[in-house]
Formats: sequence, structure tokens, C-alpha cells
Amino acid sequence: MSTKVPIVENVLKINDEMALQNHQLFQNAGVFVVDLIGAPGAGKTALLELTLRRLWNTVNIGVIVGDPATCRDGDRLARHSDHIVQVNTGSGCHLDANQVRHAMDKLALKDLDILIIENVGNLICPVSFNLGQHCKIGMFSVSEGDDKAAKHPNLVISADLLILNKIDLLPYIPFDLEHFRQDVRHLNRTAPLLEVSVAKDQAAEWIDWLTTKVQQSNNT
Ligand SMILES: Nc1nc2c(ncn2[C@@H]2O[C@H](COP(=O)(O)OP(=O)(O)OP(=O)(O)O)[C@@H](O)[C@H]2O)c(=O)[nH]1
Ligand SMILES: [Mg+2]
Ligand SMILES: [Zn+2]
Repeated sequence: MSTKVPIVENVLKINDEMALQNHQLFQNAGVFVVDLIGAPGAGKTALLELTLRRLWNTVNIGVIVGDPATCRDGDRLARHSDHIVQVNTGSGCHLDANQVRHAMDKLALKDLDILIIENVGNLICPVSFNLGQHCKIGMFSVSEGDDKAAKHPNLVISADLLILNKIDLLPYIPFDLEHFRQDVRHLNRTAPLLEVSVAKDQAAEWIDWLTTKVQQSNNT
């Protein structure tokens, strides 16, 4: 039986076509879009809360947040912005381009400078499903262990930016920072690696990266 592989390829092909259309809609609206991918609990929503707090009076940021169940992340983010859409994926472990399209329809894209898509907490299949984004971000955290970059090479290779969160925990957890850095550099020589602590409000490099990217995209 010619079963699984052709079916999976077909799903990804359909997704890629939809992602291309999404990308065109983002371009037309002049909005810079990032896909934020990380394990459950890495601090994705916490990073976005910090981002919305810092930038509320300089740039208009919308968020599409994917989660298997609950609106908890959406509720957290809605304290800081009116441009939040929560997508519940049920048993789905990633967002796809079609789900993003439906969520985009609920946002006034033309009013936004940045759209951040918080993907479902998962380091594997979100990497394969393009959403139409301009940049892909891979987020890890100290509490997950220092081997996670090496164990998830596809995310590291395809990311435009890598973030290591929870560095405030380094004194308490056996995490070999140098080893983690080497694994990242071995897989991806160009993407910056930002080491942050969202809980301690130490993420200035992330804010700089994001605002610089938006300025660059406005100038092209
Ligand atoms: N120590 C420490 N804890 C943090 C930091 N950032 C986030 N946390 C905590 O990590 C937990 C998970 O944070 P979330 O922002 O919900 O993580 P998430 O990646 O959005 O999780 P999912 O949406 O469930 O995949 C929360 O208890 C946060 O308070 C940090 O820099 N240091
Ligand atoms: Mg979250
Ligand atoms: Zn999945």
C-alpha cells in the first residue's frame, strides 16, 4: 500500500500553498510576522507579555496563540492588547496555515506592525508547517536541559533567531551553557542566540532584535 508518505507530503504541499497566500496577505497589509516555536512551558507567552508591555506605545502588535485547550494564554495576553486571537487545536500538536488564515480574519491586519504567532508547545512538527511568516524563532529554556537544541536540529537549523530563556535558573540546575551554545553553533552559524530571563525582565536584546527587524521590513 502506498500509504503514509504520499499522504503526509500532500498535507504539507497544501499547507505550503496556503502559507504562500498568507504571506502575500501579510505583505499587502505591511505586517511583519514571526512564528514562535518552543516546548511547553519554555516561556513563550511570558515573552509575549513582556513584549506587549514594553512596546505598547511604539508598535502595534497582534498575537495569534495556539494551544490544544483553554484560553489561558489568550486571556493573559489580552490584558495588554486588543489584537489577540486564541486558536484551540484540540488533539492537534501544531498550528497550520489554514488555522492561521481563520485567525487572521479576526484581526485588523492593516492596523498591525507585528504579528507574533505563538505556536503550540512542541519542538517537532511546528517546524514543518509554514504559516506564511517572515521569521521563525526557536525558543528553549534552561529547565528543559542542555541537550534540547541537539535533539531538535530541524528547529535550530530553520530558525532565524534562537532564544534561551530562564537563565536565572542557571545557578540551580545542571545546565552546561557552553555545551548548549556549541550545539547551536554547530547546527546554525548565522542565527543570533539570545540568552534571556523573562521572569527577571532581562530581554533587552530580544526587544532590539524585534524592533530592528520591523524597521528593516518597513524599509524594503
Ligand atoms: N524561572 C523562570 N521562570 C520563567 C521564565 N519565563 C517564564 N517562566 C515561567 O515558566 C512557566 C511557563 O511560562 P509560559 O509563558 O506559560 O510558557 P509557554 O511556553 O507559553 O507554555 P505553553 O503555552 O504551555 O507551551 C511559567 O510558570 C512562567 O512564570 C524565566 O525567565 N525564568
Ligand atoms: Mg503559552
Ligand atoms: Zn503536530
